[in-house]
Amino acid sequence: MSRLSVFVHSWIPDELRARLESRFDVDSHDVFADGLLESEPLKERVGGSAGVLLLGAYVGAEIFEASAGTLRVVANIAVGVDNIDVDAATRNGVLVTNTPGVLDAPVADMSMALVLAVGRRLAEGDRYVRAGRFRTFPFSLLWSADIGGETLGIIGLGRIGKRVASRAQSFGMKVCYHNRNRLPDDEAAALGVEWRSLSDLLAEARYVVLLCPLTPETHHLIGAPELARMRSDAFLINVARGPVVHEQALVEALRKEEIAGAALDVYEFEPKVEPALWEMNNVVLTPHIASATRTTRLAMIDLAARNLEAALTGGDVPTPVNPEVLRRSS
Ligand code: 8YV
Repeated sequence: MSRLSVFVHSWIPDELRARLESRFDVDSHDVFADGLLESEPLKERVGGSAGVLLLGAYVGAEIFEASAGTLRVVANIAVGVDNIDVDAATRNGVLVTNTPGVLDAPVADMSMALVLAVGRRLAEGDRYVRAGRFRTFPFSLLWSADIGGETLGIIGLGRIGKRVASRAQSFGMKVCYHNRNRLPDDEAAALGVEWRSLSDLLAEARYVVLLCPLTPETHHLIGAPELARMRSDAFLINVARGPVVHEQALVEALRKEEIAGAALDVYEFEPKVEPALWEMNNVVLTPHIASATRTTRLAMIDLAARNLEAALTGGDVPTPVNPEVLRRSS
């Protein structure tokens, strides 16, 4: 029987490469070294493959249509699948998998790190010292916002959001949340969180943390009207996806001091970052690294590879996104 082909659009560790090569014909594109492939070259490289181990690139309907009948699985090395047209995958019988769970703790840690960094003016302090400006008694220097006693509003209280809630509570914060579907009352009580409408959450919270997936409903969820609704001493923290925030509206709100600051790990037109943000001292910017601990990145790659291998060799697929494809083919 001829071997199945797999296209690896990622960096992968040597041991994993050896394991994949022992079972499949492997073609690869190292995105760390050579960047993400655009749609056309990606379509060409995916063509003829039964599986794709995917980091970052957008896989649209045209790729699923062009490889219908051959392509069986796209294993995304991320929990968010907004870079994949999952409906088109499903229509063409292609399984999509993601990497939930393994990144919950580090993303929650980073969410808190950004809350602390923007609230306590950490990056400003760092820049101040590096600029050689720390020369005098600092009592009046860099006065900042409180953390304990303040309200943290989480938009998108899933697995990660629940971890952020408990971290925030250990800092003495009150936590409210907004989800389309409210948690059952007993679960919310056990977590110590209270539901708010989006509008009420925005008006109440000193720190607003975005953790919702990017979907057509959450695209530009935070635009000019929502920013205007926020407190003038509030901070917006985005560790979800850039397009959840209308970036130009955010720049305007910061310029007009409608809010006090922002901490962003993700950007609307990533990897482009609106240059106006670079100039703003009250904005903390990180390059989409919320899940980037060594352990977690390797665990994400490993989980994605196990999904791909199981889908191609008939084992239990650990974390399918569109399991209906599996049911259809069984
Ligand atoms: C990834 C992420 O690093 O898992 C996700 O959804 O945002 C990050 O952990 C990123 O999507 C790159 O694939």
